[in-house]
Amino acid sequence: MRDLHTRFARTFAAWPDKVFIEDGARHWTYGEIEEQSARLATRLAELGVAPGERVLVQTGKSVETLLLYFAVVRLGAVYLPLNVDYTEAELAYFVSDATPVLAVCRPESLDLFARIGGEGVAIRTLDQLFADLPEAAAAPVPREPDDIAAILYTSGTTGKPKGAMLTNANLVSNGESLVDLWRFTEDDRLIHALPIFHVHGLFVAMHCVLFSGASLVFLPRFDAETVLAHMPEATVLMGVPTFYIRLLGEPGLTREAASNMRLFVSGSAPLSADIHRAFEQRTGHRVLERYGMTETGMITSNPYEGERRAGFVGPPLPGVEVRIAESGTGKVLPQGEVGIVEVRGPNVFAGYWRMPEKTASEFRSDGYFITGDMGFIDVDGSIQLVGREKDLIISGGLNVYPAEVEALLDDRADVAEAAVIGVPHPDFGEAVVAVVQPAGAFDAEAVRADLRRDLAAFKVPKTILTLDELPRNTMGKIQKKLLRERFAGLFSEG
Ligand code: MLC
Ligand code: AMP
Repeated sequence: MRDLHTRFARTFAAWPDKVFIEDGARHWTYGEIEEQSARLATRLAELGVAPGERVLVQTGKSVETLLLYFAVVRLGAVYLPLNVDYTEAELAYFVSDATPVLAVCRPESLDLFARIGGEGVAIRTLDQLFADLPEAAAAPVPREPDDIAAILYTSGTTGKPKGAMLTNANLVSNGESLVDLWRFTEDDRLIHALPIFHVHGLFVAMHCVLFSGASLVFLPRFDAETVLAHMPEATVLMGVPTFYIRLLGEPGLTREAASNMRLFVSGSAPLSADIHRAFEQRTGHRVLERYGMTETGMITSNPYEGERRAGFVGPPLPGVEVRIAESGTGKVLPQGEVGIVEVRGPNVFAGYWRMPEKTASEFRSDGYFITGDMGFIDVDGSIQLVGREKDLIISGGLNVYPAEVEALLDDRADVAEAAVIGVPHPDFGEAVVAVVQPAGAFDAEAVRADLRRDLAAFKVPKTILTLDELPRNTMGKIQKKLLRERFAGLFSEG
């Protein structure tokens, strides 16, 4: 097993003059990427970045941010990327929990980070880090397979967000599996329109390219028209279902427009069979759906060759074991029965940062991780996901835990009680909706504006509905299922 830096270095050495990335304005070869990141690593080391230390990063999508990732990996430190949309309240928790040695932020957030940074945290912008870069390249620090390379925070149904610790072995093994499975070569060019603070955009997309010597069209964000315009010079697109929904809205999406493309991958949220079929009709391509999680990287994938089944996420990746178990008891269920997906393998994370009890409660004694997703295994070994046991909404590929939004609403004087639910949405798949039992005068738009101060925009309910009485069962518990049924048509077209 090579550590992550050594895996990157193999590509840097094999293709020094090959273009790795284009962002519209200019391009960078693999050689330039290696040289710049090695010099940046020298700067980071001067700031105290050392093996095992956390580097917290809340910067925009740029080549400089990528160089920062490579530099942190080179030093054997721990890369901790955060959504740029997070608010001060959200960030304060991440900083205090992760105790980074360095926080890298956008210029407009310098004051905010100074307030929340605490002692001993160096705070820098990318411009500051790159100013007069030292000439000397920092020596790479070798890492063991189980050493942590990155921490990615994920929320939960209760309590505070948890930092999933991903090891060098997790990231290298998963990346190598995907390169093989999806047939990546140095001739590929991937359209990168995902954010780079999640597993999907940072590890799945980036590592497939980096491990195979391929290249990237690096777009700041997803815009259907722009992505379509790049298809004639690209070969692969990876995205969440919303990408495919929006591409279908482009009249220019035709067989011809997609004729140079060899692969469209979807994940992070369910791709409906209708979208799968519509995309095939328009382009002749069957989208390859795969399933993963922050804690596990990629778990299953439809085959590259062979049938890509609409509505199925495929069999487990080589070396990854999946079983279906009864909720609670953990009893393993036979093929065909619906239960909780459990997973074991080299892809499964090392645990939650500084939360040994929480970690223990999400693993079985034989090492299987309990995903909280519900599904079954079909006769051909392919898995279908049918829902989630965890109270989680996935909106445009981003996870929102209702408990976090409900807590803020329940704290308000104008709210007696709130229930936050996911409602089918034509663009985001699911949209966050709050159903509130008001206590006195209630102004939904004012409440949304207040929530926006504490929550990233994607978590803020698209609509807040009011009811005189929330439906409850005999135990007094709010029946979210009834609310979901009642409001299922809220965003239907027509
Ligand atoms: C943005 N908004 C969202 C949203 N994204 N609201 C709900 N859900 C989302 N996903 C907010 C905006 O802030 C804005 O709020 C309003 O909604 C309209 O935004 P938009 O212009 O439509 O958003 P856009 O910038 O086009 O982004 C939509 C998107 C983006 C789908 C392209 O969210 C995206 O790139 N999602 C991918 C996320 C991802 O990478 N997930 C992978 C997680 S890893 P306002 O208030 O300003 O109007 C993982 C593991 C695995 O899950 O298996 O991969
Ligand atoms: P995250 O915690 O952001 O990594 O999100 C992981 C969750 O996304 C999984 O537990 C699933 O619920 C969901 N997910 C990922 N890929 C798929 C998919 N192809 N189909 C359905 N759900 C998915």
